[in-house]
Amino acid sequence: MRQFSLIFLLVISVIHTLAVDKNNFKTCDQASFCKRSRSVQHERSPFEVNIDTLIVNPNYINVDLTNKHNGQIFDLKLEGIKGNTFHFEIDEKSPLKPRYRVVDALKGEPTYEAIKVTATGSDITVKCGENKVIIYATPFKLEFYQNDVLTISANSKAKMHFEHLRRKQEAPPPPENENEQNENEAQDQNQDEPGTWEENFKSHHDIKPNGPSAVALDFTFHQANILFGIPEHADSFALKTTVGNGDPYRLYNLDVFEYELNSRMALYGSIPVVYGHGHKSTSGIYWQNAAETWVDIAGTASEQNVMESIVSFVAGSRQQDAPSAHFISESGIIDVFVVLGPSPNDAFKQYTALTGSGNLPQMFAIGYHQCRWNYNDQQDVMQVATKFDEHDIPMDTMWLDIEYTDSKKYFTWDHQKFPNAVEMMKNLTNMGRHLTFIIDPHIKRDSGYFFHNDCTDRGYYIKNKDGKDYEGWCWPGSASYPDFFDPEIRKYYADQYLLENFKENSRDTGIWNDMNEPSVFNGPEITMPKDNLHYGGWEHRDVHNLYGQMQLVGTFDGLLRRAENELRPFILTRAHFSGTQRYAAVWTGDNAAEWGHLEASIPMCLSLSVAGISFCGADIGGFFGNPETELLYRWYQTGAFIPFFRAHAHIDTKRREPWLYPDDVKLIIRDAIRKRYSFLPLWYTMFYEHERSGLPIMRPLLSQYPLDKNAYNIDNQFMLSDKLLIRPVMQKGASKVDVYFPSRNGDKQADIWYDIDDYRKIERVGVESVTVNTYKVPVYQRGGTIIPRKMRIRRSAILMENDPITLIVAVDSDKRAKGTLYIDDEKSFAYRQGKYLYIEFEFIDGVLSSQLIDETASYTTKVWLERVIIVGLDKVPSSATLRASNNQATQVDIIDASKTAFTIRKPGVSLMEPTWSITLNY
Ligand code: NBV
Repeated sequence: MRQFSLIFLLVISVIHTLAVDKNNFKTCDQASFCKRSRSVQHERSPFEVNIDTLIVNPNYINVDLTNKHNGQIFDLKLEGIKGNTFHFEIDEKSPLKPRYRVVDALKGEPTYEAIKVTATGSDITVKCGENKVIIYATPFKLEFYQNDVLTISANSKAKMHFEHLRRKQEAPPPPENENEQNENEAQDQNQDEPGTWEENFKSHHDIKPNGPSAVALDFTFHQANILFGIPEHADSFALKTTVGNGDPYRLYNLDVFEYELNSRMALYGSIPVVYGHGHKSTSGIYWQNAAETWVDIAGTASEQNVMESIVSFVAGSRQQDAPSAHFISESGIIDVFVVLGPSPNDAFKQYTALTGSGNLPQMFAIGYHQCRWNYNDQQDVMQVATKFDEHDIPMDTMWLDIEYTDSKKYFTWDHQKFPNAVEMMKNLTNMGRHLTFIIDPHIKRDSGYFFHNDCTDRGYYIKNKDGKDYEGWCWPGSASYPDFFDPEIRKYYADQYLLENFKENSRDTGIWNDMNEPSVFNGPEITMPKDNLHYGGWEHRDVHNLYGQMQLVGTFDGLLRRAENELRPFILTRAHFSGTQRYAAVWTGDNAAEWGHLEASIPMCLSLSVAGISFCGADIGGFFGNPETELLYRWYQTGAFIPFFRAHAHIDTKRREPWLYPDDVKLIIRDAIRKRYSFLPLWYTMFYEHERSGLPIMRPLLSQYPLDKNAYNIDNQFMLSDKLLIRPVMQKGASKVDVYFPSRNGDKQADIWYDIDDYRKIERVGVESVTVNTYKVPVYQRGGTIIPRKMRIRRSAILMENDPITLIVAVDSDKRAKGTLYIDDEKSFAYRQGKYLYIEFEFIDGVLSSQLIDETASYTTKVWLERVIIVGLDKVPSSATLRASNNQATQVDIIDASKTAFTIRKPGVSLMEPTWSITLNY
């Protein structure tokens, strides 16, 4: 087996300079359901609503839909959900067998809201709160109105397609009238094209026992200029028009070796949520389907043909077609949530209200992670950890890739290389550090391996089409895959993480679930055959995009129970789906040590963030290849402002720990990491607020500046919460970068910004060319905000727990500012029982005051206020007066006054004080 891995590695390194092999992956034309559904073209949709069948319930309606071309009847259910959200489902009324419905993506049952229904002979209106849906009967179309404004329509392009389950020889029903005959014939011919009842791809044969089963529907975003979402793709944030312009975006969890940039090819994860944004409003569609899905995009402004716009301008009609998204899935039902915003942040929150937000991580997890494939042995791990101390570079977590295992048998260790893993973990703990190791889902088929034997004996593996344990090929050689959809198997899997079962593990070890698309080296498209069988008799085709997530459900449960439900689990996953944020952080997989990949990390993480996954990051330095020095430090500087901050590298790359570079380079990297640590109180507060509100941490500019059209297509800048604007340096040899300062009203109205390094004030709308030296990352604090930092940097995040806070108060044009700080024990779930402090700071009229947001919560902490830096006031006060809760007043000094900032030195107040204030004295 070892030999196999070596050969595989050799192959990898030989083809290393090559790009992705597209031949391994299907185009839409090669996926017969995509080809069939994409070509659906009706002048008038054949679907009609039978209004007579309407049944009205307090929160939902049911009504029949008929496909006039073949007489098939479908059930449409539409319901109102709290928070400007609607849900509808379309399923066959009496299918030959049930069709798959997604499990686990939603965080629970949504909160339904009362509806009011009126019906005429031609339509049904369903009102819910201030919104309504009009269901048009002939032809079938849905219109969603937010506060009387038409926001989204479904099937207005007549692309709805629903392949009812049928037996192969079933004759088509006679057409109802002559007009339909032609279309009807065309459709049936179409359905029986090669690939309809069985399909080949390369050497793989898919038996398709259920025949064609695709579902498709188009959505038009009437108020939008751009569409964004549907991660994961290595492409721009704003989606490009695909109609008449290549393949649709593909959502199919795949292990794509050496993935390409500017591509709509599928990657490791699939989140079928798309948003439409325009200056009037933002709305979205969550297409809940776990089967292979393609999304065709039309009419987006980013792709607007220049000539076309000039022609329409001259013709006096600037009217562009509203952007639309056409979702096409191979199986399942039509299951759609419509979120009506109206602001971008409203829409993001509405999506996470359905699928959940990320749990607050332990503090260590938002520090810096040191990874490579592989740290060779116990000594190597400890040496690297020690070197970080020697070079005074903070680091929280050492990572172990697959080579730590005994022959890629997960839940075992290679005792030659790691004779005492438990002691190694203890040593790391003593240094204030953590360990994370990898556990992949493929299980080595080895009769000496307990896990394999258990799975075989108990029937825990996914089955092939003949009902036998499916065998694929992966790192360990011949491997099988546990069926995580079965609760009993998930429980067994979770149990393996318990300390009694896996002794060389600790209560607090992080777990890295990789290869969980699942990756199968010899499978079709490097994954599992679609006709494989899962728990409940479902085909792999139905559940593919959810497989990785079901592994995470097991891992998460295991880690919870490993520490008696006390500690917050830390898990990193590669595959992901809607809802993954509730279990794990996500990274963007095997990128390359190229400038383009550094740039791509921003739109990729932004797309994941708006799709619920805030805890996102990319391999710093690039996974494949050796980064040039400048790229490496620019990558660290960028990564320091992205939620998940981990360096990682392929086994064939040169070692790249920071001290292996010349001193000047090491110092730049050190500075970037230390800067990250100085912002940890802000990061931690942002993660808490993300859990609480569901809003993304990393945000596109349009979240804060929805009226500024120039901000819609910016991919090289982003915001952290509503506080920081980041413009990383991502070009080789850059001595200047253009920073775009957005507008609040779509015109000249500017926010005030302060450079975080020297507090230089910027108050303008538009591009400014900013000079950057090797240390410089252009980052700006928005005027009107207060940010907490810790300026005493230590070896790891957890060692900074009791350190004092510095507040940076950056005022707006009214000389006001606001901010928050969240404090708890940084690791346990006690905060869910009210053991925390959530503090709000406000600066008005020269007084900074502090009060608790949640007065019933409490937490004992040693954290105190070391200094306050006030930025943007015209006059420097002579002193300041601190008033504590008991109203006792103390004078504090003002120091370090410059043109734009001054410091209130050592107020010394404990952050446990429920209220206090500092008044500036002039
Ligand atoms: O486990 C080895 C690697 C891992 O380092 C990487 O981060 C994953 O994305 N893994 C993929 C398997 C093979 C990569 C060629």
